[in-house]
Amino acid sequence: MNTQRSTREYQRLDREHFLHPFTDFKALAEKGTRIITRAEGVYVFDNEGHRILDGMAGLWCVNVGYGRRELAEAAYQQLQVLPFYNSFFQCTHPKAVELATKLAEIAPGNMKHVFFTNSGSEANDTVIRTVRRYWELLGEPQKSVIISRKNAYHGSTLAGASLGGMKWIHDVGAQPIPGIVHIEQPYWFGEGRDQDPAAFGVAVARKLEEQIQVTGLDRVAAFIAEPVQGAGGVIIPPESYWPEIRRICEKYGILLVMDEVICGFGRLGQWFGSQHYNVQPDLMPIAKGLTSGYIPMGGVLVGHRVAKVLYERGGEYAHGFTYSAHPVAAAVALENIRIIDEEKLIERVRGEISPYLQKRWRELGDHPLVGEARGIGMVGALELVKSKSPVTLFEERGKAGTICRDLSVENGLVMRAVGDTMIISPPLIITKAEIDELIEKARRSLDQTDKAAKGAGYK
Ligand code: PXG
Repeated sequence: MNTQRSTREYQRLDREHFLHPFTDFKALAEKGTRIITRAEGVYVFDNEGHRILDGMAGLWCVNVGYGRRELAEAAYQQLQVLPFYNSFFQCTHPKAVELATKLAEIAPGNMKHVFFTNSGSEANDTVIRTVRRYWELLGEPQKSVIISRKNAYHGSTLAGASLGGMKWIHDVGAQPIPGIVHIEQPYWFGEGRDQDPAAFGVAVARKLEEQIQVTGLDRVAAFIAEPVQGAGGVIIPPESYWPEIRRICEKYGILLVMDEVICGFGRLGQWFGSQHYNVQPDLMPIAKGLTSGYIPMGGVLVGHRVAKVLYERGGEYAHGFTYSAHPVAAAVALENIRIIDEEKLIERVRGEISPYLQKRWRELGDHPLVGEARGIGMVGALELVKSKSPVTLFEERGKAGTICRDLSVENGLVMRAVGDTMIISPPLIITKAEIDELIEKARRSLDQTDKAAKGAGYK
């Protein structure tokens, strides 16, 4: 095994020195971390040599799968030619120009410009500043309020977390920052299952119109939403939702921001999730699948309406990061997009692999623990319930989900739990045989969770 230290030794050093993201340090110190040492295709391997099917593509990002030598080569080549130069003082470099040009080619409609960042969170900070800059340049600085949604995830910087709608995240470090309000999410199973889905979708979209009226159109700058909520639990809006949102944004002339950090780069069977829903946003934050997670990079795609104002009005836009458009990240992103293009991964997702994944995933809906099995493109969710008919949720939320997640990893499958919602988002290159393996392991984990829940007396 190609490792330097024993698992125990890594765990001890990890506990002593490494503060992990989104982690209860005390609980983790007691349990110990899992050490992932290498990966290939759709599998990751831990320090003990266990082979685990990565149903989450890292963290919704390794779209082209692990072990791509071309991406390593692209980084290596660029590191030798130009490892770094900034793009601040009227400078640029070839890979950044090539990447911006490529993104303009694949982006929908009139999105011909991009501002580069290093992550999705920085992309969403950039969204706030760009939206406000736009209205300031138009002489309407009071139009600064951004409407977002409850249970949205837009990152973990102060601005990203503020745009997000998760109270437990707001509680760490006093957000949201001023000028952000949150409306209801289109979560039919959780919040609308007593209603017809189409009617529910329209009703929830109309919350945007109500909020515009409450805040006052003279103050509202933009609306931001993920095409499909990811971290919130793979919440897929009813088909009626996005057309109504589009209508409202057009009627009131507010900017529409679609956060493509998860949905972009093939996840929903199109380059971007907005294309699946046939909605043209003004701004699109991107990250994750842009480089398939091989190296950090994010950005904001900017449509004509905003770009025109930024260019025509002039004045310095005082915003940017040392590593904006990092040459090595740009080289990897370009190569990643080339792979997606040449291997026709998006066509493969749409025509073959997503239909198969969704068919097999929905079969899990017959399990006694599953209240709903839903999915779209290459994401899926299972709602774990105490009883199926009538649907009754567990009193103590999140416990069944945690058990199922842990069992799943023991069974050799990474599945994430958001409360009692189990979610997957595998690499786009997953094969049908690997999907069969994923489903078999998921079903086994559900069986064991059901048994454990009954044994512990809460089912
Ligand atoms: N927008 C969306 C829609 C995201 O999903 C971000 C922005 C922030 O990106 P960065 O690169 O700053 O992390 C994300 C990130 C989870 C999980 O547990 C999801 C994300 C990040 C960490 C954990 O599902 N999404």
